[in-house]
Amino acid sequence: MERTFLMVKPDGVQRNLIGEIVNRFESKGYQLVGGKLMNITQELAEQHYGEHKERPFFGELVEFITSGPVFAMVWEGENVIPTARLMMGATNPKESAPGTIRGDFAVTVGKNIIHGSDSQESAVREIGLFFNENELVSYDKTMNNWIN
Ligand code: 3AN
Repeated sequence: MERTFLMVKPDGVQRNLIGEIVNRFESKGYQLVGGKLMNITQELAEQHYGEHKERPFFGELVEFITSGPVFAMVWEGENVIPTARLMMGATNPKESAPGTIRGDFAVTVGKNIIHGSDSQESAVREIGLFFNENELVSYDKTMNNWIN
């Protein structure tokens, strides 16, 4: 089953959007297989954003992502990588459609609430950077029924 790495950035945590964001992916039909509130070290930030090392905003990006706790998650489900990107909306909130996370909650490009892997390759890389295998839980929700 496909997995992706999603992260509520420091602006999303500060604005109390963790629950809202988790709710969107749960309601959509995806399954949470890992999640933790954590501070990102300088080293992890530089690894995570390695592909942007030469971009003029790299320093700003690392400074922002290490400025406060993030909520890191792994989600599982059919086509979760591209669908999560659609649900997040365009990188620049100026272009993200209403109804998307960035379209609904973000205003500026640097502080755009959420990160999501953009390919299978980056999902594998990012999940490996943020989680140990024993922090990821595969489970079947139909196994138990506690409602009756
Ligand atoms: P996405 O997060 O949508 O995959 P990327 O990978 O192009 O977008 O960029 C990574 C992060 O870098 C974005 N989430 C955004 O916060 C930041 N970023 C992208 N472009 C700019 C920019 N022009 N100025 C400042 N920050 C930027």
